[in-house]
Amino acid sequence: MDQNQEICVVMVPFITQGHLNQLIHLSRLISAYNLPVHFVCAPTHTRQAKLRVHGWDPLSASNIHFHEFPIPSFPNHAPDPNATIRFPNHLMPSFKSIMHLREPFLELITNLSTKTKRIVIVHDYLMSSIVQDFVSVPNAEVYMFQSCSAFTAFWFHWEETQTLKLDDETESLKAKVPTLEGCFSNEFLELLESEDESFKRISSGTLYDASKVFEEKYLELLKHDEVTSGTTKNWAIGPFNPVTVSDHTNSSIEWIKLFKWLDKQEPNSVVYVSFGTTVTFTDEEVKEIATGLEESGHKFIWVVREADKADIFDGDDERRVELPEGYEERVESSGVGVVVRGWAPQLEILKHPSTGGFLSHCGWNSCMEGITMGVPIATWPMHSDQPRNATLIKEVIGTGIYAREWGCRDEKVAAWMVSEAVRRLMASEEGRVARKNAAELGVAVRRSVEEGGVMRKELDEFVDHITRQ
Ligand SMILES: *[C@@H]1O[C@H](CO)[C@@H](O)[C@H](O)[C@H]1NC(C)=O
Ligand SMILES: *[C@@H]1O[C@H](CO)[C@@H](O)[C@H](O)[C@H]1NC(C)=O
Ligand SMILES: *[C@@H]1O[C@H](CO)[C@@H](O)[C@H](O)[C@H]1NC(C)=O
Ligand SMILES: CC(=O)N[C@H]1CO[C@H](CO)[C@@H](O)[C@@H]1O
Repeated sequence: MDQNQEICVVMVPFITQGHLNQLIHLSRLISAYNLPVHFVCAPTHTRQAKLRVHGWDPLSASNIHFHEFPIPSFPNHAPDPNATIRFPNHLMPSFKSIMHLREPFLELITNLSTKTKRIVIVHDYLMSSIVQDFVSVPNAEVYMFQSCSAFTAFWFHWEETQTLKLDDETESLKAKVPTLEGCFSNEFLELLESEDESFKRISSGTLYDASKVFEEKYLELLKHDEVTSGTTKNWAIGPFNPVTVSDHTNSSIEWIKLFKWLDKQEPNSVVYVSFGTTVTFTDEEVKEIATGLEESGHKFIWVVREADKADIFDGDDERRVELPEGYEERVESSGVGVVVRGWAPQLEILKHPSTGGFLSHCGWNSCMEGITMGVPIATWPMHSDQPRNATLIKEVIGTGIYAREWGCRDEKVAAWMVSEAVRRLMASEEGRVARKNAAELGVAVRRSVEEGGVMRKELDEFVDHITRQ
């Protein structure tokens, strides 16, 4: 293992929860090969990543070094529940502020370069411009991390170039892939475009939080030069999330109560409802969802929380999401459901045998966690890559149903839509088939991370590649 001391990995995550979570998990996977990992981030987002990660303790990983570089302060806007699209545009000022990590990043790798044979930089796609100065450090090389599914990434690339001829199956799927309309704010698209320019010139390969178990076809398509314009090496090393989690890692009273309740429920009888960290609803929409869940006739765990602000620790003025009068007490005392406010132990809930469905916004972390734990998903995408993920879940791998189609995104949120989606997921033939597919795929994905599995092989290969003589 001596040679490994000569190689170090520098991880440069983007700062929204979904992205932070992926690269902190990847740090764990890579540091397990006895390679030192340097995690580069602003102080508040490092704190967030450590606090919210599930299934392991980042403080116990002695060869992950957290470098917290200050960034200029930014207005910490509250999310806007009334916005016309659901993209979290209130975070834009923080996205601009982290561009100042470029200088300390260069200083860090310059320092490291005198002590190491090779510096391997793994950066989020959205941080391409931060790492671009690596070219001035002769023993550094960069790998881009693509945070979305291979399926979604493929369609993003394909639309740009459209030169690759598709086979019949993929061609017929094309009509089912939603357009990007309504997915991003214009301001964010500008940022995407400028990052796009930087990465094309510099990457020696791409890493995906994707699995060959179900996305091999798209990973192969992504190796075509016509699609990615020159970045033809890729490694699919998902799922990044641990596939086994120990029970009840948090002894807070709230969580103990939650699992006590869950332990008492029938197998596959509870629907877990969560819309991630970037979605905010109006008071009226929250009321409709509340009524819909209650009327569905199925048991539920519902995570009720406001979308993250850019600095989650500056939360004094946070809007409290209001539920109808007496709702929480009523559903809890009748045993119909549990409302979780704040951070939920999502992996543990999904793993629990009583959980039989997941009503989700389809962020890629949530999709991967649902797939890993073998839980069928009712898809209600909100923005960004989520609509395409929904297509992947429903049309390609068959482990879900559409709760709300992307084409209907501008319709009013109504209670009937929620209750109907829950019923279809939990108690229809369509839901039953999705549940069966999800259970089978979950077994395959969990196996893939074991010795000899496809994920483990890919990860071994990547590590062999970066530690080559
Ligand atoms: C959203 O709209 C509602 C109703 O028009 C209004 O009461 C509320 O203040 C608005 N919220 C924000 C954050 O603008
Ligand atoms: C680089 O090394 C210098 C000298 O040891 C040190 O003062 C500085 O803090 C280091 N910078 C970074 C970003 O690690
Ligand atoms: C445990 O859960 C509580 C309630 O959600 C939370 O406030 C706390 O930070 C968690 N502690 C740890 C160590 O994760
Ligand atoms: C839930 C959802 O948004 N599904 C979308 C997935 O893709 C299909 C095919 O394009 C669309 O019809 C759906 O709107």
